Amino acid sequence: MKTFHNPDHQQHAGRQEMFRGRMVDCHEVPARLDFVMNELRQRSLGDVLPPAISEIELDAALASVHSERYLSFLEGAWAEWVAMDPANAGRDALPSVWPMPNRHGFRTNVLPHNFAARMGAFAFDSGCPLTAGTWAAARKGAACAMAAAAEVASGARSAFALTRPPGHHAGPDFFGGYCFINNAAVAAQTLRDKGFERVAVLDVDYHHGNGTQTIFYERPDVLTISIHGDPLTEYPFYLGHADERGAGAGEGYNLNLPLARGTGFMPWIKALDQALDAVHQYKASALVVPMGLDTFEGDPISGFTLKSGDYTTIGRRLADADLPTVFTFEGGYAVAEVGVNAVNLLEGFARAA
Ligand code: Q9C
Ligand code: ZN
Repeated sequence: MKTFHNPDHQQHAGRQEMFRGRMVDCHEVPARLDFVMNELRQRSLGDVLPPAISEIELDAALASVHSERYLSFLEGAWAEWVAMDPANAGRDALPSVWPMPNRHGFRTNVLPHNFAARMGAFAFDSGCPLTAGTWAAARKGAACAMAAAAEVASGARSAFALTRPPGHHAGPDFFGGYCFINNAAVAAQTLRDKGFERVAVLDVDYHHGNGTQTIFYERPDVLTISIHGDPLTEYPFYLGHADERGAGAGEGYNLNLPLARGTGFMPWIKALDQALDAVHQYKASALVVPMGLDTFEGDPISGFTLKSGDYTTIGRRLADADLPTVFTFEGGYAVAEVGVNAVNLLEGFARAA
């Protein structure tokens, strides 16, 4: 299996995130990717390459999953942050005010000039700092997702987009949950554009893939499935319930499988089998797996209890779907173990007959 890695990922390195009234060190750190890279190389899973995607192709793909208004906001965000106050150059950007959509009186058609306030129109949490290199890193990450999809479209059984920041919480016009550009959505859309008629996205990150769900919610050509901590108690809280089934032409093409905090491997793998049944019934022609490793028992911010060896089983089970598959790297914050867990899953997949 080829891996497309993001050579610019370390340009995105947030310092601190807001948590329960104070600032705490960011969980989503550059070392996460380095651990995966080292493990891939040690276990020689396949070539590890930078993506070769033109800026024009990349812009077109970004525009197919995110709004123009959001992309131009992201592109200019750092410069605007620093323009507010030169001292901001030494601080990460966080929003200060959020509109409350659905509440009569809050408008987002006219945006405020104050940048920190405007940021709130595109963000859904206070834990996702935007830094000087966020746009460059996130853009190159989307190129990794495109390269992995192109690899699969040209006949490979699978490919891995090894990038950060992660992507599955980023929606058509919002960021949050450490995510800015939705890499899995970019991969799914690229597969669609390259002729795969029905693409399934099976999100195995601990957190609900709210961004991906929102992007494809009204579309029947991309089935979105997520297995995650129940939003009644787990982030992102405001989306991810079982009764969200899609809307309009997309009705019936979203499946959420929320599980209680504390869930172990046996009930988790039962949910995976249910997800794979749905992929099969849908007659998907390709699969995208947003691969979060934060279901691990040692994860500092999550609540499932999977063990390192379980990821090998998950990889094998995903291989049973017998579909061209793109993996994107999402969460997983037990930094020292994230490489082993990620490569266990990929190797389980790659070595399955
Ligand atoms: N201080 C992904 O796994 N909030 N995002 C956690 C802990 C955000 C996770 C609060 C969790 C986001 C890609
Ligand atoms: Zn997660």
